[in-house]
Amino acid sequence: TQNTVEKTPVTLLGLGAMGTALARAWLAAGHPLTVWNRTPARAAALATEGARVADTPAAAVAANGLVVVCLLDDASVAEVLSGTDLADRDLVDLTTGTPAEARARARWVRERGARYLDGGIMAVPPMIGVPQAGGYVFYSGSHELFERHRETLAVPAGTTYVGEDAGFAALHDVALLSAMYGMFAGAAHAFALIRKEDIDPAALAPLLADWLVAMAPAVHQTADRLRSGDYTKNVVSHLAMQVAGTPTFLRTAEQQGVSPELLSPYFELMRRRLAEGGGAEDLTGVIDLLVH
Ligand code: FVH
Repeated sequence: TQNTVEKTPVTLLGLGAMGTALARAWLAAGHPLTVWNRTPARAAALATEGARVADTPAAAVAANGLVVVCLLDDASVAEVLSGTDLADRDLVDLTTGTPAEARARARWVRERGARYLDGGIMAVPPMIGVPQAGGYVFYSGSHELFERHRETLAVPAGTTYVGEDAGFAALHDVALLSAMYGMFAGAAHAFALIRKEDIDPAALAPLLADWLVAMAPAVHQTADRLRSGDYTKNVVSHLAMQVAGTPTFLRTAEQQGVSPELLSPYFELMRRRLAEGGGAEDLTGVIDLLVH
């Protein structure tokens, strides 16, 4: 039966909000779990739920072949792992960092005789261990390691492997989160426009959400254009027309007493692309202006 199947033992370093959620998911699925946290009090509740608490990172790493780290940043990972013996360990780093940090950490870990997989978590703690919440983790680095631990890694959240380059998980993570911040910025401007009017923000919210969902598939067209290099084929809303419309947005902001500082940088890029002759394109050409 399910209960008699041996589950891979896991060591987890870091019991912040995310680490604690990961720990609970593995415990609930029956994985033997050894944990360590700088502030020991954070491990107390998990101990009563079945986790073994190690006194030091070195003891935690020595306990199991699969070692997962989920700490604040790459500097804390370096600090915590520095006194441990990583020889022959499978290290999975779920700490958020840059692609360059992940690549450097992969080299650092391999030099110490361990295998490395980097992870970028696309979820918040309440989504962990809740498959229907849709959270998942990007993984990159050793594919062999990913395959070996695929089942265990899939316990807290879905898994999406994005390549042998250890930096790719972080890159995908930051790319998606950057798009999210762009969306939040647009929504913030929209709410600011109605802030002083007799319009209920709760009435605007569903309109905003539906509009953003309706516009989101445009990213597929952008990808097609980037692949083909043709930014003008079947364009519905030309850049020239869109740039001509930007003063309306800026005047509306001014009339509503709203700063244009979130919109202006994007409009400026649109104007530059138009000036360079991109009037018949859609907005794809703006991407090329961003890349140095
Ligand atoms: N929470 C979230 O919404 C996001 C969702 C997406 C992924 N992120 C990333 O996950 C990493 C961990 O985040 P977290 O939510 O667990 O963060 P905290 O609750 O702040 O816990 C931080 C843990 O790191 C330990 N720590 C910090 N500095 C050190 C250090 N120098 N040496 C040893 N440990 C350190 C801290 O220990 P303590 O304060 O309890 O002693 C916590 O265990 C992170 O990369 C997010 O970007 C989360």
